[in-house]
Amino acid sequence: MVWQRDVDLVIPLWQGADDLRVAAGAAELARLVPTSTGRLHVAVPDAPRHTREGIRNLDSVADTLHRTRDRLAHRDPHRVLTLGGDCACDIPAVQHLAARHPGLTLYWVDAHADLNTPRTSPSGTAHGMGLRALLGEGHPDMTGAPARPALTPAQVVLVGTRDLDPPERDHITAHRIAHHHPGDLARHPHAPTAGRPAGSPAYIHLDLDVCDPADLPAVGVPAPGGPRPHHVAQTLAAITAHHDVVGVAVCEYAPVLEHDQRHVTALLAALDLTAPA
Ligand SMILES: [Mn+2]
Repeated sequence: MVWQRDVDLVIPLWQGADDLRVAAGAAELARLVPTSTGRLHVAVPDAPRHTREGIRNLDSVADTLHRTRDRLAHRDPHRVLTLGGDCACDIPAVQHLAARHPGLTLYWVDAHADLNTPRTSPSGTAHGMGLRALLGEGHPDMTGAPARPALTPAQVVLVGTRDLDPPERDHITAHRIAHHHPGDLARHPHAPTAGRPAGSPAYIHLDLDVCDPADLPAVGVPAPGGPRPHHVAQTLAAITAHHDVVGVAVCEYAPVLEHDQRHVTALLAALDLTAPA
């Protein structure tokens, strides 16, 4: 059964990665995923590239997030699909849905934890700060003002995460954020849902770079040592079967790079975004 949602947001945000290639990912995902009830294309500004207050292209990122928040407040959807774009593009959707669904679990399925702040980030890219912004810390243009945590660390589950900066590692340990390493997924695809009530609301943030780049190199920031795509798909299917999924985002796809697209379509199928073949 195809997952029913109230709106599909197509957000070709690339400035958060400072990588134009992931803008094309939004268009390609929109082509691969049939729409369910309606599709809203969020325009991304064509502002000059520059760094402000430690974040690259902050003006473009802030403007896109602001307009996406506006659209979500106006429509007030119960369930949202976001097709990105870089990993910062679904901050508004998570914030909206976490407020609407108390007790939401956020599965961050990503090679990266995106737990940096402008002070800790080696790259200064906004897409490495998204999860931290959702936890209420970082630049006010990313958290939204006033800065309020959308979720607590106990609501977050990192899946397949491996490419961590030392301050991110410290943050995960200090806040006891659940963390499932790539090797765990092959053996225990159901492990990430352990302890989460069956039928409770969940949001799945899928950065395609969670997959090993040997299988799926068409991403902005490839990180070796990842799980095989079919192990990721098994985990996504386990999360989807266990929870009431209220939000999904697919991010960081760079389709211009040579790759086997069947890996992408298998992941979309595991999320019930396409009809079974
Ligand atoms: Mn990533």
